[in-house]
Amino acid sequence: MGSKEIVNRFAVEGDFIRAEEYGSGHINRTELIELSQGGQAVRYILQRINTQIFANVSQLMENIVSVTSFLRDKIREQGGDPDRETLQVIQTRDGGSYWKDGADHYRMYRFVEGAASYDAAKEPGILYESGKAFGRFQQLLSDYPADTLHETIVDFHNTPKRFETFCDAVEADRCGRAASVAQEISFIKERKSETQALTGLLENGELPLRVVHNDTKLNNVLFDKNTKKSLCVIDLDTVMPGTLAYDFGDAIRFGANTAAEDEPDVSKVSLDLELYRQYASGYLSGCSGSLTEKELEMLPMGAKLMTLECGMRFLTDYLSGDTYFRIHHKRQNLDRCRTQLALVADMERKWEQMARLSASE
Ligand code: ADP
Ligand code: GN1
Ligand code: MG
Repeated sequence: MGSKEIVNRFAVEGDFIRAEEYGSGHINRTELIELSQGGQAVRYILQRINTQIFANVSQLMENIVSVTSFLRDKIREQGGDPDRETLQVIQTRDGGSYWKDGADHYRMYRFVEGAASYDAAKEPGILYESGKAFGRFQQLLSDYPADTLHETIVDFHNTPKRFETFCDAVEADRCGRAASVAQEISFIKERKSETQALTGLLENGELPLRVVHNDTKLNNVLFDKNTKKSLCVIDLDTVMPGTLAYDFGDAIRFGANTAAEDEPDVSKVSLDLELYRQYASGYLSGCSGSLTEKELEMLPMGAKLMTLECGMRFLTDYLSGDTYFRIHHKRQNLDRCRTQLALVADMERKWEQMARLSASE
């Protein structure tokens, strides 16, 4: 079925003009759809959901519908504009939240106009603003009934489990690539004892379990093109209970890296402490003072562990034949892994400065 026929299954009016691939996400296939409504062009996002990763689409969409309608009410109460400040799921003609065409599952969102997402913090204030958006997101969901959320990916940020899966992939060595990445494997294995630093504190109750986003890459925030202020948090597939150190950490690993996530030249990789400071400041202001002392203390560990975990995940995928993250060339997952490990090493060098910069609200 082509994009035109799929769009037809959704409750939108107008004549199909065009569909084009859009964005730089690693998981879903995203298209920008343009329709003509009474001569006026109107845009939507159409996504084919990756069902290798999200096996239960009905539960996934139930989470997203419920979280976005909760957010809409909150945003409206606070005098904001829910149409621009949260995603809006478009229903199918028969009232569902997604359309199934054989094995393929599709959803549509209203396109947020006048907005942009960034793959790098090239303009001043961008990281501060993205921190503010994720902090606010966290704050708006602080009284969301967490026990009603489905676990869309089990053990998503369970770093010790990710470590076990990584060791299994090294052992299996399905593509015969392990020998060529012995250095990367040792780097990760040397840090085994640290993998439980956050899950241990969650288990013993020292860190509170909260509803968090879990995938806080810079390109999962939309910014107003004119004001450059953050507008809307997107990519809600992994909203689940966890610690806010995950959200803080994942954003730092992506946004405060001086190089792109897949930069082949690792000498370009480092942690930009000024961007770290900006993100921390935006995040803490967005959360509006609701962090416990332990949460504040564990922010740098969130940054380090999310980076190490992501490095492990990229290497696991490289060793297993690149079945999880979308790649555009053969060594891309290895390049991605190497940037993450180089960033972990740099964080270890800058540990005390990181701790100082995120220590107070
Ligand atoms: P993935 O899970 O593959 O990362 P995303 O949901 O993050 O997919 O979407 C990919 C990109 O599409 C985003 O980075 C953003 O640029 C764009 N995008 C997604 N939803 C919208 C929307 N409702 N309005 C405008 N742009 C969007
Ligand atoms: C994926 O969907 P996207 O591209 O925003 C991944 C994240 C990784 C990230 C690495 C569901 O995020 O966990 O941190 O790639 N999402 C999922 O860039 O696995
Ligand atoms: Mg995304």
